[in-house]
Amino acid sequence: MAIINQATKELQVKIVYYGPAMCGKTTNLVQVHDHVQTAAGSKGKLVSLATSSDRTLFFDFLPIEAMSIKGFKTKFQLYTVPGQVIYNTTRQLVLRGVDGIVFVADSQYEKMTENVESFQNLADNLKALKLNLDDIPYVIQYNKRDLPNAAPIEYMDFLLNNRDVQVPSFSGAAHKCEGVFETLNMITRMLLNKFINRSTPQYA
Ligand SMILES: Nc1nc2c(ncn2[C@@H]2O[C@H](COP(=O)(O)OP(=O)(O)OP(=O)(O)O)[C@@H](O)[C@H]2O)c(=O)[nH]1
Ligand SMILES: [Mg+2]
Repeated sequence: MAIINQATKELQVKIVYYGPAMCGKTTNLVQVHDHVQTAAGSKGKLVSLATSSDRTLFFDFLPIEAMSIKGFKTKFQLYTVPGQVIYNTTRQLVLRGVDGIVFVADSQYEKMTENVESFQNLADNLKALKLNLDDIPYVIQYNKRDLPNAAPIEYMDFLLNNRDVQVPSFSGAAHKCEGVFETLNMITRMLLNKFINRSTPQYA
């Protein structure tokens, strides 16, 4: 749940990058960290808790300060979960207090089962937190479009973007920063709209 702090005039919003192992979640945050330009010039440090082989062990965390809205400074906190199946308890912990989600899918044909399982795992973990995917703004990024064995977007939409309301989706090649900011801009815009329109804010 976003935190609106009247005293410091800050709005704090948590975005979690979710998806199967090796799909490119950490790469998205690295690219945002390397290329983000904020009005205040204030990007935070990227904190990564990774194993020696660069697999996320716990999470990555990147705070970014965005524009002021109605006099409130907006702070986005970007997190990634570890995609490896065994780290589910950690994924549940990272999801606590989530406001918006970027689901990163791996476009390679042979990763489709993992994509679908990870998406189902996201829905299950939200349910365990008494949250419902239908109530949380999220977008999908079809990453690794540069690889020759990438499945067609239509097929991936059919597998992953097939709920009553289709969500915005983006093609990505995160290691080249393609699609990274398009994805981030959309989820932040969806979240800001939600909070601007919300009638009963939660005060900190
Ligand atoms: N070809 C290609 N490689 C990519 C792309 N995005 C990321 N990678 C590579 O894929 C590998 C895994 O990327 P990560 O960002 O560490 O994946 P992750 O989703 O954080 O993985 P976990 O932490 O294990 O869940 C790295 O070697 C990246 O350089 C892409 O769009 N295309
Ligand atoms: Mg990672």
